[in-house]
Amino acid sequence: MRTQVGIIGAGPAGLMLARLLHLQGISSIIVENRSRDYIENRIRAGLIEDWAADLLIDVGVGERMKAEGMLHWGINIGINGELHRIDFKKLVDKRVTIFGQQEVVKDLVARRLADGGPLLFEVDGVSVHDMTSQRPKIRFTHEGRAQEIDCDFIAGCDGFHGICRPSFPDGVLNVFERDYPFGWLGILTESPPPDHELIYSYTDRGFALYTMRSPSISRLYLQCDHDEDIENWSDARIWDELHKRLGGARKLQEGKMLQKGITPMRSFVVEPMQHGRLYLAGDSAHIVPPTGAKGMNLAFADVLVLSRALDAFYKSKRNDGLENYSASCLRRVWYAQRFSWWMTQILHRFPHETAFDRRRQLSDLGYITSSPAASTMLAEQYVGLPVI
Ligand code: RFL
Ligand code: PHB
Repeated sequence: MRTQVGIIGAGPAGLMLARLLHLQGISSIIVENRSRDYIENRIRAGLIEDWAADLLIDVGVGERMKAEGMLHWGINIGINGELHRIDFKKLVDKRVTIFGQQEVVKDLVARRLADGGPLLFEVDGVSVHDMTSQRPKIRFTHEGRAQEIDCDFIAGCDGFHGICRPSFPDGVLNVFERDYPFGWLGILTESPPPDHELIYSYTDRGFALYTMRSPSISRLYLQCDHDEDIENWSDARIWDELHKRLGGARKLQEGKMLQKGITPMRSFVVEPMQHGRLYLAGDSAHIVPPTGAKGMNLAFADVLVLSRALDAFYKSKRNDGLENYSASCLRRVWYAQRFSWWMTQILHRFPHETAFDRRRQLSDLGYITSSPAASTMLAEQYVGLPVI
């Protein structure tokens, strides 16, 4: 097989890149190791930044998001049961959209198939070769047959556990990382929202987040131990803890649990995000703790930068965008890293925290919920900095 851009991974990064390239008349082939059904039902992110919602609309996959997504012009911060609203409309005149990542993935997959572009599911044994040559290659097995794609460029959009980042030669990558001593236990439940906006709740029992997927489906998260076993959390125990951490502010209605799982919390960045003609985008290059809701949005930002660089290469024979890809992305990545780390460290309980640390968190929370300058700083980053 032959294509201009070989894309590994059909998550938000790979699928959006394929769509952007299609609009620019650049050919691509996507290879994905999971099934279509699996990627369309994997429950993950739910919050789309202001510019990213515009991007989905601009590239022609925003119809369902516009019809079914929920526009939020603010969030609530709960401080030991007392709610404080951060008013995005007033502070920065921007909104965020609540719409499940798997719904975005469904719409991008449908668009890709309608575009007629190759999207191969359930491939095995993917590997990348000759990345520093003019003709890098992707090898894999599909439906029992060994295949090779001859590419001009390869986009590594294969997430945190993919093969692209580990394919970089030794010594090229610098790794920056931080593990947090807790995780998030997340549930999806058939219960109506207790509030029309999100609640980030700081309590003495630990952090909790109330978010949603629709007017009848809630998504709730609880801070838990990093090595917690989900088997230790019966439905009754989860509800009890949620009532304690969120119920002071709003009455939670219990409902049928549709899904539950534990997510570890990690900050991770590799630099550079490129080597030869292999470019990493999205979670393959960086991970943020979900407290700032930045992961999927960063994935979109990376591929927007990459698509512009590839467009300049093919249309104007310019290399500068490609050469600067990593540096352009990393500026934004580090803003999002800092914001996600900061949100995480002011809202959670830490195992070895001191009374001083708790007072400092309360002071941070008091400041961002009372000073217009501080709440604008939060709002501006939460709704998403524009991609320049
Ligand atoms: P993905 O989505 O992991 O997609 C990578 C794809 O590559 C495939 N793959 C391979 N394909 C071929 N060969 C291989 N060897 C392969 N190895 C892997 C995988 O099957 C997959 O289909 O990465 P991408 O595209 O970079 O997208 C990143 C986002 O998925 C991620 O950042 C977000 O989900 C993070 N996140 C959130 N982001 C937000 O912007 N807003 C949020 O509100 C938000 N909330 C969250 C989150 C992530 C969470 N979890 C579960 C980690 C909440 C949670 C709980
Ligand atoms: C979600 O809706 O799943 C969500 C929203 C905001 C976050 C994290 C997750 O900070």
